[in-house]
Amino acid sequence: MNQKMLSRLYPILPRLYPILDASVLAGEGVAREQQLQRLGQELLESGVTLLQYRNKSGGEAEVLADARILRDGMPAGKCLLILNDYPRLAVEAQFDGVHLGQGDMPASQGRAILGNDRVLGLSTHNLEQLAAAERSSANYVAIGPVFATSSKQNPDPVVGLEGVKRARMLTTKPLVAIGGITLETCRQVVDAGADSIAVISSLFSDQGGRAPAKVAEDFFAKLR
Ligand code: 3NM
Repeated sequence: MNQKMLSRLYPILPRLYPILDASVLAGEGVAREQQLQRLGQELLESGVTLLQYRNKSGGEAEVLADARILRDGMPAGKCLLILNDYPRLAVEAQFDGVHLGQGDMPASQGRAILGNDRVLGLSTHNLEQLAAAERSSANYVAIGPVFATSSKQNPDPVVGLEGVKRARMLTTKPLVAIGGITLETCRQVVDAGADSIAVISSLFSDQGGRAPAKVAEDFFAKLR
């Protein structure tokens, strides 16, 4: 079976998986709240139905406060909200799920906190990790970095389009591709077998002054 046929079998995730990294938030207090509300609203209007909130530098209180603001503006049923790293906070903020990395708690522990009604996603960076994720209770797996990225500290070696193809052959779970993906390359990544494209910088920072929601619309047009 070819890559495209395989990925059509597992089309559970939307094509675009924006990751809102807290480092793109400029202000504090009310200004931060307003920026989060505006971003959430605009992304919803552009057709985004899956969003991850990622905060690698703030404390738990900040993560929870930001998550609650996002949830208020993006009600369940309109957008799946996934929190990076913090299963307990995801439950507290009524997020729809959590994304865990290889350095975080094991998937089984995350699942125990989340229960069966929330989504669990796992990062993988090579085929061994992917095979382990396949046996776990994860609802989707991510493979990356596909291309070089500056959004992650100490990224793993680039897996390239070839890595996405191999991942597609190995997993029956919905497959997210991440790392350095742009408007120019996203189509190739989907054609290599990814169900969904996760992006930080090409949506939220490298867009030449364009609003993230406008760039999201361009992604949707490329990924139709
Ligand atoms: N995880 P950008 S790469 C958060 O390889 C993250 O698992 C990766 O950001 C992985 O779209 C990455 O700006 C950074 O490259 C993605």
